[in-house]
Amino acid sequence: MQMESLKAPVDSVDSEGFRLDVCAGLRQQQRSIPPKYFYDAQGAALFEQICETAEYYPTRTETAILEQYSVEMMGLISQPCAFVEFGCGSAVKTPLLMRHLDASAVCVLIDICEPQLEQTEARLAAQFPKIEILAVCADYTQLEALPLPVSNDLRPVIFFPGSTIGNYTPEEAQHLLRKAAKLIGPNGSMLIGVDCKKDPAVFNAAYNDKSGLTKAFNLNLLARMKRELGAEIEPDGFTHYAFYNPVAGRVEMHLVSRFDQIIRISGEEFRIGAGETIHTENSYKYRPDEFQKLAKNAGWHSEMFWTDANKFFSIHLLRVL
Ligand code: AVJ
Repeated sequence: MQMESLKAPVDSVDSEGFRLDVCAGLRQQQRSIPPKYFYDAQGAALFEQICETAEYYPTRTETAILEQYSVEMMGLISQPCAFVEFGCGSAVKTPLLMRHLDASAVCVLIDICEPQLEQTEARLAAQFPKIEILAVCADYTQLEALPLPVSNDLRPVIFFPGSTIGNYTPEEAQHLLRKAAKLIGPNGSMLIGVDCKKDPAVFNAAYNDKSGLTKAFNLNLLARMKRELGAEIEPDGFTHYAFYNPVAGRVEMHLVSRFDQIIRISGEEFRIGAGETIHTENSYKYRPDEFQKLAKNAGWHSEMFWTDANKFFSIHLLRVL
């Protein structure tokens, strides 16, 4: 089968894009680094371990919802379909839906972490030998077109699990969903996982696990800057700090400077004061009705959503309006 758009220029997965984004982020008043840079090989592995901790409920809750409702979900999606996953990671949840795909389906896995993507593709290809699988190493926010077979009558469906949408501000999320609606066209649908608002104590535990994996994940960003950019950073110069901000409806992760210090990258100096922070992640949380409204403003109709008994996590089925 012929594929198009595979060579569409994709950026931000290379070290030059990383350097530019880090330096631009460190020049800001409130310093920040985009959270997509967490996911080098080490960061992706740490994230897998976070998902196994007792405190980090999203992965296991979303998996349980998929286990319970995958038949109903796939029954509402027209087949045969082109199943496109945004940010597949290790794609642990993907088989729960893939097992219901027709043999004529095409499955497209998109992720920025190349080593992990290769492993994931090999594993799914072995598990589903009849389904055509395509791996695309790209930032899904930068796609100019969906990487699909040239001529096909497959109905496209985007699978966007993990509450990755929470990493964007509501404005950015709306923009990204609008862009996805345009990419997928009329008839398109999307299954998207969204973490729900809840007791702040649950969030604070989930992003401060006792085994220190979230801390290691956050600090790995500095280690990656040293490895890939030759950044000069004081050892033990920063601490992990994560908290739920109920006013903004988001978990924030920061790296807090332990003392006055200078970070050097490619000849540029960043003077960081004691207690100053580098904001490394937002993780927005939505009530189902809030998310439906956001989706509607981005050109999607919410056909259905599923949740768990605690109403901790939601999976929405959206259709292009
Ligand atoms: C993968 C973006 C959904 O926001 O919960 C886990 C990443 N950060 N622990 C999240 C993450 C800290 C995660 N997402």
